[in-house]
Amino acid sequence: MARTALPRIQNFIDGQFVEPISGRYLDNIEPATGKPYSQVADSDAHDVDLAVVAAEKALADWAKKPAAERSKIILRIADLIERDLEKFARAESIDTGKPISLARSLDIPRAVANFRFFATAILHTESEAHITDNVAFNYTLRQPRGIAGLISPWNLPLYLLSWKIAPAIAVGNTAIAKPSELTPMTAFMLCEIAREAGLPNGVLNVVQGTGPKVGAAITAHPKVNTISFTGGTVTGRKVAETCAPLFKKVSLELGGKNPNIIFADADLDAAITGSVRSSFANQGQVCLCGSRLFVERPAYKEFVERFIDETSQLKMGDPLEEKTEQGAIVNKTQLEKVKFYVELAKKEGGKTTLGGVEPQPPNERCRDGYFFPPTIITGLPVSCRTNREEIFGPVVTITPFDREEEVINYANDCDYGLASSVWTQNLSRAHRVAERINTGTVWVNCWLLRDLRVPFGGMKQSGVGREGGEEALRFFTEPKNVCIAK
Ligand code: TXE
Repeated sequence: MARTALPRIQNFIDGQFVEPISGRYLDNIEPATGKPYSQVADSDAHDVDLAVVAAEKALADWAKKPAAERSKIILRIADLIERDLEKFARAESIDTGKPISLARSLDIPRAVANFRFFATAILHTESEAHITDNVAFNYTLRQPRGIAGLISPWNLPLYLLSWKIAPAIAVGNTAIAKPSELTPMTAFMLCEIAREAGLPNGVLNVVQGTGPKVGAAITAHPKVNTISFTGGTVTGRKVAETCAPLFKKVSLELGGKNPNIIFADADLDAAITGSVRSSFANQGQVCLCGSRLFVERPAYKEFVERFIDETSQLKMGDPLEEKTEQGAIVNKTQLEKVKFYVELAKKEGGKTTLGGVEPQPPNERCRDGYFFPPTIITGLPVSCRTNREEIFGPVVTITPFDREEEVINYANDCDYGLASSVWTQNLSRAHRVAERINTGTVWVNCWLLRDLRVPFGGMKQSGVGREGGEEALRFFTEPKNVCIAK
């Protein structure tokens, strides 16, 4: 049966919206309904080639524009996203299944902040100088590297893509960005904003489509010499393998299996509320979510009871409803993965103390949507698969511990090292534990408190390199030493 034509998400190349060369499109599904609501360009290497030509053509002029001019245009992008915040928030909620309140309070404001932060950061840079005795004077020139390839995942679409686009273009590079094929809409909307803001053609190109076709073509293209990637560890490995022989500069932000440690001396009210958020925000689909909770034995019973109670009050529902706190899982594959791990946890001896089974759909519109309730599992050994592998959904485990040394070992006994949280009122312990946990970020008595100036990234299989503040400005520039003899 013929269906009404769905809106089409095209590529944005050289300042124009264009069809993919193949003419092919993929259905873009709304997670809350399980139904296609738009189509996304199924681009390939030919489209990437066109984007590279556009980015190359735009590079020289953009790179030599005074920082103040680049800054002005990027600030305008921020202002325009802010003007359209409600439209962006709704689009992000439909595309990802996240509650609209979250898109409105976190995703879109953060995209605005990313553009503002890097637009102004480039007005305040300094350069090093090294004086070699009486012999020479050295200074460091930091120049744009060229064309940056920026690849991002589906969980925080505009938030994470703008976190890459803003620094890349602020310092004078041109960019080819690829959002996840599961959540292409807000990147598409950003292109219209870039045009309205007066961003010169070719500075930002967005090629839509799948990872194996578009992502792989970007990473393999010899003229794209800088790759910033956020996504799964398995994909990150492929990106690294492609980039290594081409000597590209690469930043990889990958998965996490983050420990959340609650000592008995913690402010339990704050620890419980904070842990409910860090466990289940965005249905647990944030690489920074704490999915392994460790609670010191004297507080264990009370913590578990109150944590279950507070979690059970989270309102699951249609993501577009204002009061919804838990929306849909991004797609069927991810929902199946979550269900697989809940079953695995049972086989590994775990007890499901909350959730664990697919709920009734919240309303008729969402009858075929991908929903799963916040799920809490206790009684598992620390080293089992459920406790080691990234689930990336609303599932956490809780394990008791007796000693500080023991919980540090638990926290570090994992292939990932992205982030951790520690809840304690003992300042010396906070410092001690923070120093010894092998994660790129340690939050003490908080979670997801983000200052855009701090280094952000992971250890071990959570990635290579750091984003944020000065680290991002350095990543997207090439330092050159100029040595002048006296
Ligand atoms: O990630 P992918 P997915 C984790 C999480 C999740 C898993 C898979 O565990 O279950 O990753 O999610 C593009 N060359 N995280 O499938 O596949 C792809 O099109 C170049 C953690 O979304 O890694 C998308 O744009 N690019 C994470 C981007 O890579 C390729 C957040 C990420 O997709 C490619 C999301 C290839 N060969 C998921 N294949 C975090 N740490 O923030 C795919 N892509």
